[in-house]
Amino acid sequence: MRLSNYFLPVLKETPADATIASHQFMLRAGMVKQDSAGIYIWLPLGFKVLKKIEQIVREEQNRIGAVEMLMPTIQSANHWKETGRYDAYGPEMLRITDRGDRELLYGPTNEDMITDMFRSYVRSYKDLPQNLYHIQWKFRDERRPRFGVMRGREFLMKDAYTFDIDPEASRVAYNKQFIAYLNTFARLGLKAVPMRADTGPIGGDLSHEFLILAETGESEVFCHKDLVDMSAPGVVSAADLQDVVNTRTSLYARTDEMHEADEFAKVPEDKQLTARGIEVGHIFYFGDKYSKAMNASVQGPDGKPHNVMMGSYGIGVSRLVGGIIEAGHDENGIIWPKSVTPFGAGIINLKVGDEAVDAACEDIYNQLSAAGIDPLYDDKNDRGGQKFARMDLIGLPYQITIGPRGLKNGVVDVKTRATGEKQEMSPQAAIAFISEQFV
Ligand code: 5CA
Repeated sequence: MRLSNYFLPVLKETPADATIASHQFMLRAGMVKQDSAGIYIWLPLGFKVLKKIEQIVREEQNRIGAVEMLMPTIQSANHWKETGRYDAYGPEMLRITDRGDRELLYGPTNEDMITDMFRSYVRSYKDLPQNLYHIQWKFRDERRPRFGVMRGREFLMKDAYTFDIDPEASRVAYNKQFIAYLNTFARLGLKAVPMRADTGPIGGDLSHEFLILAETGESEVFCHKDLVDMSAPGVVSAADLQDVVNTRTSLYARTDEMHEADEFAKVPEDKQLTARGIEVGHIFYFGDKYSKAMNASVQGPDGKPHNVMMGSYGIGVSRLVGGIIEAGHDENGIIWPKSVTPFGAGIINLKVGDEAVDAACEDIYNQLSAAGIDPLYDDKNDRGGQKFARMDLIGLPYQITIGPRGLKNGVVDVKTRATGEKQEMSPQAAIAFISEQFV
């Protein structure tokens, strides 16, 4: 992408209402624009990151056999009346009336709708298990939308739903999602810690939240230090599933809502970690809470009807954009992990209009594009200082700077954003160096 052909409205000043780094940088880097409280326009740069995160979430869901679908944002109130949640959800739910006075709502989640969908097709245990997900916008009329996309009113969620014949099978489904979450967050460059959680308005008796540790997190967390540094499990066989989950769930990890000081005190003192965290995912096992209310049963091997056992599994896809920035930035701007960076590398032309510099930049741009790096070429006629500041702000992992002086000696500058390290090398070596980083 050529910057002259892109839409990147960067801001010099930090907007006064943005108090945390991710919110400030997302506004300044031209990733989002607030349209009204908690509702954002995703500008091209932000949209690109959002889509990359979405794709990693999708791949890890597919890997555990979850099947993608798409449910609408607007739901009929009828499903919610059947489960009793129409009243229970309260003022967080955005209620809508259509021209025929029918009650609709903008979905804050989809348990009720998918249980209705499920019962109209599935009749036998032979058609189980089922594990379905979608990635769709939600609306929750939060009392205090804040921190930009971290606590929005409209936000993008991956929500999966599992259907099984009995609690044991449902536990397997829960464990698979648990593993998928660890792998997903690791690919996003995050250390997410699973913590025992309260189930809130979703209901049920088994639940884990996944939190990334950050000073600006909304939750206070208490956990065993070893959990933070455990590496992602990767592919886990059916035989090892429960063990791998157990290693993570046997160590103490709770948010303030579930915290028990005397239990935490049993953790060796040098392993006790008290910190703040951002909830990026939440999984629930709630058995027959919805299937019973909606009479969603299948015929079991015994010939009798059984209410299906269910779980639901959410990831805050749009919140993750902010969460990843909280975990990776410095005073100059964002530092993207390679897996979700909007562009692989930036190319800075220090003298637009100089024939030799223009030609070298074009050549590097074409070669990096052909190598699949998806570079952003700053071909605008701005001052060098402005170009460097803008490139640091938007946080691409690598920058190549090409100027007339270096070029005379046959070299360009390559900067690694995360470390600030700069190296001079030939244009060809620069292309090879950057390409190697993405294999
Ligand atoms: N139905 C269940 C699981 S599918 C559910 O709705 N769970 S949830 O309420 O915990 O939401 C799932 C995830 O969405 C959260 O972990 C969080 O990362 C994200 N999320 C929730 N509320 C917001 C919000 N207001 N803004 C941004 N992300 C949010």
